[in-house]
Amino acid sequence: MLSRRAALMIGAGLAAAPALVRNAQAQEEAIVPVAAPSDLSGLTRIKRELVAPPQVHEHEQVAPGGPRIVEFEMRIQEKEIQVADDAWLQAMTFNGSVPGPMMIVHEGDYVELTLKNPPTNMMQHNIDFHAATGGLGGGALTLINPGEMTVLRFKATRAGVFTYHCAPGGPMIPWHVVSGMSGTIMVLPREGLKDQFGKSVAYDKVVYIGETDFYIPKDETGAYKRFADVGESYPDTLEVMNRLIPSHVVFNGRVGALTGDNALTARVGERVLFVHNQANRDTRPHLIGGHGDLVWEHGKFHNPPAVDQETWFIRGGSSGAALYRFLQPGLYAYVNHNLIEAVNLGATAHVKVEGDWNNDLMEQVTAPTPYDADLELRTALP
Ligand SMILES: [Cu+2]
Repeated sequence: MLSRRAALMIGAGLAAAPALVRNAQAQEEAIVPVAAPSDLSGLTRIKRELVAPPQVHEHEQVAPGGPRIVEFEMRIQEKEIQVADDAWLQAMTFNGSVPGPMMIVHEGDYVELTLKNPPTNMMQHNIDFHAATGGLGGGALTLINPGEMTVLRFKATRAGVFTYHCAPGGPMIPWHVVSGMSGTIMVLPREGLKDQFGKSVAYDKVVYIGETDFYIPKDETGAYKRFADVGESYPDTLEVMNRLIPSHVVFNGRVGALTGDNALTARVGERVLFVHNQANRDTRPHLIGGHGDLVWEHGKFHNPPAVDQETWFIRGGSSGAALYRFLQPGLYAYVNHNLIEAVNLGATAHVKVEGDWNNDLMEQVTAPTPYDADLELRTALP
C-alpha cells in the first residue's frame, strides 16, 4: 500500500516521487534523537511576530541581556502569485511572502520555530537554516506533510545574515527554492554591529530584499502559462529550470514590488542596512548614485566590513548586508548590476530619499542647452 506521503507526491504528478519518498523515509529513520533534551528552563523566552518583507520585525540592535529563546511561527502557503503584468506563478512560500519573513536574533540566542504545513497544501516542506549546525540545517528534523506541524530549536552560534530555504529532497529542492521558498535570518552580534575599526555602528532601518529567479514556461503563442496548482506546473517548469535561463529575476516576488508607488523611502542622514538574499543564483547589488559605506559581502558580521563599495557580490545560497547613509535626496535605484536582469527581467528597487540637496557633493553647473556644433567643428579644423 502506498504511504500517505507517496500518495501525495504521486497525486501531484511528480515523476521523482518514489525516490523522494525513499529519501524522506531514510531521513526519518536517521533522526531518532540520541541525546537528552537540553534544559533551557533558566532562559527567558520572547515571541516575535514576523512581518512581510521589505519590513522586518521589531528588535534591539544590541542584546538587552543574556541569551534568550526567541520563538517564531511560520505557515507554509502554496498559492498563485502574480510575478509580472502577464505572468503568474504557482508559488510555494514561507508565511505567504516571497522572500519569507526575516527573523532577527542575537548570537547565542536559541531560535525556536514552529513550522506549519496546512492541510490545504499539496507538498511536503521543511526548512534548512544556513545559520544552524547539524541535521541538514534543520531540514532533516522539519520535513512535514500537509496537515502537520513541527517545532525546531537551534542555537544561533554565528553572527551574520544567513539564507534559509526549503529542501525537501532531490529535485524538489531547487524547485521549491525557485518557487519562492527562501528567506533570511539575521543573527546580530550581542554588542551590535562594528565598523572596520571595531567601533560600534547602528542603523536607522533595515531594508530586506529577497531576490528570486523564476522559470515560468510559455505556451506555443509565447504567452506565459498559468497552472491550476503547483503539481500541474512542475513538469513544464522543470524543463525551463534545467536550461538555467530565468524568465524573471525579481526583488520581493514581483516585477515592481519595490518601485513606483511601492518604492522604499528614506531621509537624508538616515543609515539604511540593506540585507540582500539570493538562495539559488549569484547576484551583484548596486545602489545607483550611492555606495556601500560598510559592506559585509559574505554577510558574516565578525569579518571587518569592506568600505566605500560600488557593487558587491552575493553568492547564490547566501545573504549579504550593506550599510549606507544617504547624503542626497532623490530617487535611487537599487539594482542587480547585471543590467539585463535589472531592467529587462525585473531586479530593480527604488528608494525615494527626502531632504536637502548638497551642492558641494553634486551640482548641475549648466542645465542642458543647445550649442553651436558647426562653430566648434569649424574652429577645430586645421
Ligand atoms: Cu517546500
